[in-house]
Amino acid sequence: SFEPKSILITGGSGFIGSNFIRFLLEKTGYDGIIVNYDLLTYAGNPENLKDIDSKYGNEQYFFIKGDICDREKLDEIFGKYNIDTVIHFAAESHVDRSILGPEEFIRTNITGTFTLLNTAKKHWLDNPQSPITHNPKPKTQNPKPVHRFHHISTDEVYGTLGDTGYFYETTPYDPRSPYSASKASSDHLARAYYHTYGLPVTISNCTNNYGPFQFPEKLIPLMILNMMEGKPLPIYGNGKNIRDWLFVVDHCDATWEIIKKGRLGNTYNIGGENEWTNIDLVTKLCEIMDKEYPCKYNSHVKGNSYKELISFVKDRPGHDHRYAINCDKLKNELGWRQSVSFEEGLKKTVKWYLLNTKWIDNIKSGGYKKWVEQNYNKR
Ligand code: NAD
Ligand code: TDX
Repeated sequence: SFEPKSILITGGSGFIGSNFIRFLLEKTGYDGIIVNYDLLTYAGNPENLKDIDSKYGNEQYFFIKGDICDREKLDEIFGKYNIDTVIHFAAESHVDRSILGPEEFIRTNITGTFTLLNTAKKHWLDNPQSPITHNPKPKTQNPKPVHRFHHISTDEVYGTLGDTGYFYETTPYDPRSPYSASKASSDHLARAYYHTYGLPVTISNCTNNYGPFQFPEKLIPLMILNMMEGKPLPIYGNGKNIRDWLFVVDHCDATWEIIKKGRLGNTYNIGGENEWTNIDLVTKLCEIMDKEYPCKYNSHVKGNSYKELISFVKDRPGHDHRYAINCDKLKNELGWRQSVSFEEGLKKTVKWYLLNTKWIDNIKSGGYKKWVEQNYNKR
């Protein structure tokens, strides 16, 4: 299997990226280096990795603030750290924001991915000393790959499902929001770099993630925070839209399996096999909160159950009805299995937000942004 030694992780200060870095350093025995390259937009929060930075910083873990559209900076990093693996998480990731302002999604998700692919190609393939000789197209799989570009994507590129059926790796793309259209474009570019230039690319398309450190614009943390503050729980439309949910650490584990053992040029779907309508999910979250933090102890709440806060609001434009992934390829080929049940994962997540009020306060007050200005912008 492939053994990375010097990994560039883009978007490592966001939700999934920071969980992945923690997973890699603490759970896998990985002993190479990690360069976390992140622009620290509203979604990138250095506090997500404060403990990791103090434990591994400047030995195994290096943080660099920067934009994936900045080709000079990427060029310098590939050279300086002798990068052999890219794990590309950086993206604008929130559908509602993409509806209000698509431009940043086009820039980061499309131009940024292109810039990163091109930099990897320049360093790994265009260099005359490159060990890869099968440019432009590999005739056979490289028996011992020395580089890897893993692109992280989403099930939303496949479009929307009715009440039956699943997304397979072979399902034609049919994105419907500016976010999913920009992710679909980035997937196409990654695949094109494999077929055209022989760049050693793998791609994964995952369902909805949840867990600690998720920015409270996404459904689950938004609902937990609103319950803590006694605010209405806004359900879009009739609440019957369906999502498939996976605990973030299981996504990290699947990603690492694909990087080590996945076949070049292949796409792997990652799913939770765990479909919920939004209204059933929010009701379940209310029940967990009712146990973990009963309303009678929460001075912001008047009623007896958080369910009383549920409120139906105007639907999201172009709201995809259902996502559901078939992940048999990942299970059969690589032997991956998820390890955290939904019950357990939701409880862990609720408890994490209840305990980490300082993290929440810092997001709300913009406190971490000030910290970023003081600590990173001057570098
Ligand atoms: P996130 O919004 O929490 O984090 C994104 C990170 O990328 C942030 O740290 C941000 O600062 C950084 N970033 C944004 N623009 C950048 C730029 N131009 N240059 C460098 N860094 C930049 O997102 P997330 O939920 O952690 O998602 C990570 C990846 O996983 C994304 O590619 C997303 O499409 C994909 N994905 C997410 C989910 C999900 O449920 N959250 C599901 C499937 C796939
Ligand atoms: O307030 C809300 N009320 C509500 O009903 C919010 C924020 C969401 N919703 C609904 C919309 C969706 O049907 O809940 C569902 C989940 O919404 P989001 O958390 O915004 O996720 P989604 O749109 O499904 O996209 C997510 O999964 C795929 C991630 O944000 C993407 O980055 C990922 O690619």
